[in-house]
Amino acid sequence: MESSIRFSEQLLQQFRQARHVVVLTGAGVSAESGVPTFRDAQTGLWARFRPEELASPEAFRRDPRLVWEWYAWRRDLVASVSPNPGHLALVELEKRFPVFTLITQNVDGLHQRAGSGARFPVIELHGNLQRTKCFEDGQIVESWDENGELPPRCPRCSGLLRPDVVWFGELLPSEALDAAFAAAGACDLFLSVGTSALVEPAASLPFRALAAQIPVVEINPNPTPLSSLATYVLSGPAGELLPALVQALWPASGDA
Ligand code: BJW
Repeated sequence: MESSIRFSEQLLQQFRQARHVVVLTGAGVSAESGVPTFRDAQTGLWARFRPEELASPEAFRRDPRLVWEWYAWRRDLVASVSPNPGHLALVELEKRFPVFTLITQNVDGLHQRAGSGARFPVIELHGNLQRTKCFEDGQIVESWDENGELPPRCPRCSGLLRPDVVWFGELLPSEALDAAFAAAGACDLFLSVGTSALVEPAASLPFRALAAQIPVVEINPNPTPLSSLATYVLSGPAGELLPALVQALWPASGDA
């Protein structure tokens, strides 16, 4: 079906000429799958808490069970939803460019479930909800004794277990971060999709591209600190704009 969304010819030309496209995604890309964004008000059981106050080593030290249960709830939620048309359009983009780098701040694994990463690995800046590690030494743990204790304990050292995600005040995985900054400074086109562009160091990635005179496209229904500096701002939901972009670039490719 033809989309009614129109893009400027200049923007479409930037895509047609690009050899290396970088996309940075945030929680907004999963919103249409039913995963609440990080800075949305929480609902139900978790309405009393702000995510910023749960995603830190201090919060975990203060109340490890609360933080473990929040992540367990989110793991279950993510398992119950599916990738949306925005995720699928990014899979299509990966197929179309000689080099494509998908950098995500999301820990939900929905890009990989959609099929991203087949040609170029998805760079996960903030880890992944599905992995668990020891709070004491950071070693990944695959299995543990399910004796009802929450959080469970590390089978090696009896330390508490935690999700393998990056909390405030923690360092991002250096290999992923280096690869992300290298790609941002060396691509032909940079897209920032569904992120509030508030959390560092990920928020600096589009600015690395801009500093290298690389055009930056922002896709977001709401303005962010990047909006006034981005080369193009496409205001709307990723699940509509990304498939429409694929359709505009490659009309024969179906509804992607
Ligand atoms: C849609 C949509 C639709 C809705 N379609 N869009 C420099 C200056 C100031 C502070 C710092 C700094 N450097 C470091 C810091 C400290 C801190 C930081 O950045 N703080 C700021 C908040 C001020 N950073 C860190 O601590 C980082 N570590 C670090 O830098 O270590 C070295 C260091 C430490 C301390 C001091 C100095 C240096 C680590 C950051 C780790 C972030 N971790 C989290 C949690 C991960 C695990 C989990 O998920 O629980 O990552 S926090 C949270 O924010 C999560 C997200 O990945 C991240 C970004 O959020 P995102 O994705 O942008 O989501 P939202 O909700 O904010 O926005 C959603 C957007 O979608 C909105 O714009 C909507 O409009 C839009 N949207 N529907 C498209 N349908």
